[in-house]
Amino acid sequence: MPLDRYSIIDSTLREGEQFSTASFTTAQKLEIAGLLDEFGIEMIEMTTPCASPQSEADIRALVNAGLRARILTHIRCHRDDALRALDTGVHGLDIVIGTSPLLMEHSHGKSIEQIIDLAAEVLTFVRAQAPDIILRFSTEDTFRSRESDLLRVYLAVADLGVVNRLGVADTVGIALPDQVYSMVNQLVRLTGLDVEFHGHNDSGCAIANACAALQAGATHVDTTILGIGERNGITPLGGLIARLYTLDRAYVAKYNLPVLPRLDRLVADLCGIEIPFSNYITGSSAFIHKAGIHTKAVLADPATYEILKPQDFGLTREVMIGHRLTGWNALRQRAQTLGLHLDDATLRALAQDIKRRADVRPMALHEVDSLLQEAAVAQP
Ligand code: HCA
Ligand code: CU
Repeated sequence: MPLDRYSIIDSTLREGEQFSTASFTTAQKLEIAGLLDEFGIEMIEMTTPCASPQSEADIRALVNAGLRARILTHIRCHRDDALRALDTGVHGLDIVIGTSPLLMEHSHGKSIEQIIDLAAEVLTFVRAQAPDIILRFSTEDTFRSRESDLLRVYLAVADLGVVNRLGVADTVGIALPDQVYSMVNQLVRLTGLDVEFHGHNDSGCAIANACAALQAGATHVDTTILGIGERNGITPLGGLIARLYTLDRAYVAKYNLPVLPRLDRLVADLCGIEIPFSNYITGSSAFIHKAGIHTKAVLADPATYEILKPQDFGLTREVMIGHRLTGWNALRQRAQTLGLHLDDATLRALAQDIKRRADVRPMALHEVDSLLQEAAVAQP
């Protein structure tokens, strides 16, 4: 199963920079990259050096930061862009060109024949300049490109014998998992090269699509922290980790999982946003259990309603008590935590009392604790 040997390319410092409120300083990029490295990310993709003077300087800074992660930069399929990128000493180049009819008309104006010629020129040039560099070629808007066009381009590029990896990109977040599976699988079978998947989340399939790509034999998946990126972003790192963990915990054993909450918090703070309550693993309610039926079972065995163990990520679960859906088992557990010994009849009566009160207003935990303490004193 290819899932045993996949790598994550985190693109928070490239795709993530395209998020509406992201603009990282050099120090912030180093902090993000350092934490990604501590997490165990294999590759970090950075904005093209052609974007701005700081972008170029930041690639050099990261290349010299002594990280285990390989540093890549993302460039257009241009010889000049490649030269500037090579000059930074970066470990790899991710080269992309649009192949959908829309992008061919409105982005670069080239035909498929011209795209193939240009790719051949630029890719062989890069390989001649840098025999050891990691070289990837990707089509932009893969899933709105004609399949016959894609196969012509990818096979021509593969035949050059100079790239390490082919990339497919769901640039507008339109693909379904079965489409991703079939495209990736074709490329793996036809070329034998490593294949990377990059997927946007406009219609909510980015994680499922990344997973489908891996199941089809993709070797690399692009993520960003919290999924930040152009529009509503791409496959979020935490969401991909949650997805793979639930397939088999061993698939994510190579990563330092407790670093994930720090990564999400850091990027949320730097972008001036909240971590969404519904976020995978780190959302504020990701490990909160509420209804009496749930809390009873979770207190007996967390696996009843938890497929991810919060402690694997350095997090804790919370069992809510002060609401109208509460149950007396949760109250008994809380009493035990507080060192109070209450009999079952008292706990059942208290649960009914809390339900009546919570119909008016949900109660805070300290208010529930006061009721438990009063009940303990009053108990014969
Ligand atoms: C973009 C480009 C890209 C490139 C992906 C890749 C996309 O539209 O900004 O090179 O793998 O989504 O197509 O991010
Ligand atoms: Cu993208």
